[in-house]
Amino acid sequence: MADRRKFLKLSLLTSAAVMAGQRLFGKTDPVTEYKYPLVKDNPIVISTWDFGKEANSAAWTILGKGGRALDAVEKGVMVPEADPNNQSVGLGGRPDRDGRVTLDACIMDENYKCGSVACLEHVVHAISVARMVMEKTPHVMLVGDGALQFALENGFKKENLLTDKSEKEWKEWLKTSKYKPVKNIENILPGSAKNHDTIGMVALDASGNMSGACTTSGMAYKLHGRVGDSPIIGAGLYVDNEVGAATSTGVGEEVIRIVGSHLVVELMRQGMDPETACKKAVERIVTRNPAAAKEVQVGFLALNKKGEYGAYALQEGFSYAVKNGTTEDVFHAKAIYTR
Ligand code: SD4
Repeated sequence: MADRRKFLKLSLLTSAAVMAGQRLFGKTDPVTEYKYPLVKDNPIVISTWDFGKEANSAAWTILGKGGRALDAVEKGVMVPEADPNNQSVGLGGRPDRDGRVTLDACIMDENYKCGSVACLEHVVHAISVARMVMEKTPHVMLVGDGALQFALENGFKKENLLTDKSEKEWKEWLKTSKYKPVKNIENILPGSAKNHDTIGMVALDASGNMSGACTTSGMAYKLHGRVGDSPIIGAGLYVDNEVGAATSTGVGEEVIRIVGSHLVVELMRQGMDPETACKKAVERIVTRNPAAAKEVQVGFLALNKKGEYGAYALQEGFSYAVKNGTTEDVFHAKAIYTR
């Protein structure tokens, strides 16, 4: 009798758990729900801003030959990192308020493996240090002096990243010392200034695998030690090889608050196309604080497992570059606030 009562109790508990699972996932096997057919032989790379075009070309030297998305995204974002004229990534990046160039970067592969560095000084290719953290340590993230020590011990060269141009601008800024993030926009009007920013890149390779990379010198004239969204897995970048990948640019504090890139991937998992998923994430920033959202830029860029891509931003003027076997182009994302 006692055994029968135990059995009944167990079956009731089991059916309650199954019903709860069904409510949560719609059916008992959630995995099959979001699996896309494997897209093979149709690689694609997308990245933030106009300067993503050159970065995509570098990535394509690997993707176009059937290489791995992970290698492609690293190689791609190394282009703006090495460009001294790009004042938002790597060498030549704008410094913090103390005149120190501090870099944030992260990388993620098709197996949820990821690596990250934050507040790293003196090393141009922060993305390669992040990859080394992923591949050579049991950790995900190294910061500050520890990240620099690790980089130097692993053969990276110590360099001065502050160019004359960035130093001059910083000294000008010191006269007022007012921290106000610029609303980043690309040249939406003919002749208007280019305002390049952080590079985030995600790719799908010929084997149907996805990876992503994100690298930046962060917000100009930030407090020393400030870390943005870009090196934070789930905020500035997220890759789920079953679903898709997303990356972000703009004021990192806003992105971190909603764990933006992870949110975009989860929305795609629920069936949204990349643009709609990016839009919903941006709308969440607006809902949280409409007054603040009006004053800053945030853009999300996403690619799903089918090779479909899309983007959305708070402010008009967020551009992104796309390259696949047939297309090479730069597009402007739709936005909540237009002028
Ligand atoms: C950060 N998201 O450090 C980066 C920088 C950026 O527009 O993209 N600025 O918050």
